[in-house]
Amino acid sequence: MQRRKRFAVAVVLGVAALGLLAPTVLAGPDATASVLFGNDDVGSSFPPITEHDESGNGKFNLIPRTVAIAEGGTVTYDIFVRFGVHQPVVYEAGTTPDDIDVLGPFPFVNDPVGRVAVGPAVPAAVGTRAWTTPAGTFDDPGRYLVLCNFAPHFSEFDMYGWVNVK
Ligand SMILES: [Cu+2]
Repeated sequence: MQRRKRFAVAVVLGVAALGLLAPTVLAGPDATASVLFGNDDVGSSFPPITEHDESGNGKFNLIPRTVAIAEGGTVTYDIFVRFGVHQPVVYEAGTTPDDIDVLGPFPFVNDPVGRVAVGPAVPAAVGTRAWTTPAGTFDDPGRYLVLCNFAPHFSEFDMYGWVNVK
């Protein structure tokens, strides 16, 4: 009887310990993530940005620049634009900014090589829009490049980020 009791206590403690371990062992990245695509309200409001100051470096950003999601997951981009156009475009895992050619016509990047998803081009007159990547975009593990297809933002202000798919 005493032995059975001890065994039962051991089982209960063992299950409790597993319960504590499970979240750290099993928790991978979430299936979804949200990214602010453009932070155009920071810095000065005096155009032209490129000649006036360096505000564009703060405005034309992805926040956070890198997110991690599970295979098959999605990312929602909250596009916010006051200068030019923001258009998120996703390139296949392994693509780097150096691989991208600005092909145009101006003012767009429009490099079709390795492109896996194209979001809406949102002009400043519209201002905001949310875009969720379509199913199939992040089906393979790896590091995906996501850039702004508006060439001045990509080329002059490094407006791009990363999605790590695990
Ligand atoms: Cu942009």
